[in-house]
Amino acid sequence: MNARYTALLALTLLAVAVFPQLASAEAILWEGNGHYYEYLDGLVTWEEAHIIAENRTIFGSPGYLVTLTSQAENDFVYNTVLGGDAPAPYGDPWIGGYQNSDHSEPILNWHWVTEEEFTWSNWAPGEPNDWDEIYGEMYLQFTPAGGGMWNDHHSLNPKPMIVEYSDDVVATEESSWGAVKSLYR
Ligand SMILES: [Ca+2]
Ligand SMILES: [Ca+2]
Repeated sequence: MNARYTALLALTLLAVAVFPQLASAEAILWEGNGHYYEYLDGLVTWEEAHIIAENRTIFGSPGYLVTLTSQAENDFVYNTVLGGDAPAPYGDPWIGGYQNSDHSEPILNWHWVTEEEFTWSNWAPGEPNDWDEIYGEMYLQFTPAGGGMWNDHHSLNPKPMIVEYSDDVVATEESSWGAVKSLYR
């Protein structure tokens, strides 16, 4: 095996390790906004999920980690994309909310990866709570078993993810990997 081939093989293995292959369910259209939604089963960090989502397309529309900006959208994802309160086999999936570098209070400075307004929220009772005192909890997780409410969590426990696809809302430059990449986990 020559050195060039060895290097190529190593890079390929690295790419597979960095971007795990996730099992895709069917992407489903929500007629409320014309966007598609897709649950991806597997285990990735929030940062990996963010990159994976932004590198996917469906029917030419770009993807991003799902943004849930209304009760109706949250209900659609809970009832139709995830099938209600069935336990998620790989745990509670990542959604596209994150806290920026000013995260001194659990409730402050939450953003969507699209920079849509973070005005509506669906926190589970007692959340957000920065429960993990070492790493903090700066990423959003959807809890099917909790009725589709939200938890703030750190990114060290890999989770499945939900992607949203649309032509009219896309992840902005501001929220690209370089801006979000973890100052914390
Ligand atoms: Ca959305
Ligand atoms: Ca929490």
